[in-house]
Amino acid sequence: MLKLYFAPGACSLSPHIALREAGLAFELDRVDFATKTTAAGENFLAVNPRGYVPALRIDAATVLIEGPAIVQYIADQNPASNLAPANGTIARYQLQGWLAFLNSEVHKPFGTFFNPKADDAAKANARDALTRRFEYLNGELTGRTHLTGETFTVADGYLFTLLGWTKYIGYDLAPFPSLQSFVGRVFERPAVQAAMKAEGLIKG
Ligand SMILES: N[C@@H](CCC(=O)N[C@@H](CS)C(=O)NCC(=O)O)C(=O)O
Repeated sequence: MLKLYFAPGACSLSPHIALREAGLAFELDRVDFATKTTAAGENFLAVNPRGYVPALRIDAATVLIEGPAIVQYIADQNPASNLAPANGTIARYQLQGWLAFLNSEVHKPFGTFFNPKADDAAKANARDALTRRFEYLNGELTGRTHLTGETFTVADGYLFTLLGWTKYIGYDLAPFPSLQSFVGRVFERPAVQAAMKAEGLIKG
C-alpha cells in the first residue's frame, strides 16, 4: 500500500489531499523533524536523505520525493479523477508550470518565516515577495474558479496548502478577495476536509 510521510499542516498536506481526491488506498506515517524518525519507527533520513516531507513510499524499494512529482504520480494512478491533464498534452505542461511556480516562487518565501535564523530584513523581503505573488494569483483567479480553469487539479491542492500558512505568519489575505474565495471553495471539498481532519488541523 502507498505510504505518505507527512507532518501536520506542512506541504505534505498537498499530496495528502491528492491521495484522497484520487480515492487511492494509502497509509500515513508522521515524521518527527527533531529526531528524523517516523511514528512507525523508521529512520526518515533513510526514506528521504533530503530530510523533508513529503515522501511517498510506492513499494519496499521505491520512494518518490518532491511534492510536484508526487502529486502528478498520484493523479496518474486514477486518471478518471481528473486531477491532472493527460501526459504529453500541452495542458499537462501548463500544470507542471503551475506546480513549478508554486514550488519555487510561493512555497520558498514562506520558508523564511519558519526559519528561526531568519532576521527581520529577510522576513520583510519574503513578505514583499509573497505580496507580489498574491497580487498576481489574485488576478489569475478573478474570473475563473481554479488555477487551470474550472476544474480542481493537484495544483489547486498545493496552492490551498500554501495559502493556509498565511494564518501562521500573520498575513491577512483580505486585500486578495479572489484568493480568499478560492480558499473557501477548496475547503468545501470533502477530500480536503478529510485530509485536514486526519492531520488534526480541523476538528472531526
Ligand atoms: N522541495 C521540497 C520542499 C519540501 C519542504 O519544504 N518540506 C518542509 C515542510 S513544508 C519540511 O519538511 N521541512 C522540515 C525540514 O526540512 O527539516 C518539495 O517541494 O517537496
